[in-house]
Amino acid sequence: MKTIQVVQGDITTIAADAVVNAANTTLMGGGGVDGAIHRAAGPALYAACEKFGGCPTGEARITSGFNLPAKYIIHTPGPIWHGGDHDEEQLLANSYRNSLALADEYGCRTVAFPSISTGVYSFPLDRAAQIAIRAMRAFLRSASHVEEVTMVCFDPTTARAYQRALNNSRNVNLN
Ligand code: AR6
Repeated sequence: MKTIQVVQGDITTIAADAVVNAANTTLMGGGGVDGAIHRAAGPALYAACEKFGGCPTGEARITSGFNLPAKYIIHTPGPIWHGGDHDEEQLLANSYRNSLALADEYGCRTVAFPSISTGVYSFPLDRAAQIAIRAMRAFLRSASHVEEVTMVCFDPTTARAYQRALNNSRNVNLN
């Protein structure tokens, strides 16, 4: 059975096959969840990321999980919100889709995401949640290995937004 779930918590503690990092295009670390992942994974992660020479917005790169409980870390720079007419929605969907594709390619069964772009990058939360859930549902239909996707939200407001988007997408499917 393929499932999507929403939990509140710290993604650095999640023992999924892959956890996703809301990175920037340098892939060289930063604040927010990116900073937390780099601190918890240890300095070897920085060295592994350096080899990529950056990553365009919406694409994804994979490394080992190093000191994290996760086996892999998938790094994706989400879009910076510039008002909505700079392809932000498409680019955010790409971040989810490309991260899931990489996880699937590496044989991951369980994948955990943070709320990409809704922190420092200011993407409106409810819109981001809808896009994320839609991308996950679409991907799971044809996934070979990924079976369980978890949204790991740091705060209750974010968790509620993704839970709402998940519930709404279920209602849509029933019609
Ligand atoms: N576990 C889960 N979620 C977390 C954690 C954590 N440990 N820490 C923060 N969050 P942000 P962005 C949540 O700003 O908007 C970095 O500097 C946070 O509360 O981390 O994509 C990068 O290097 C929020 O809900 O990512 C980029 O420059 C969500 O993660 C830039 O920030 C995303 O917030 C990316 O900005």
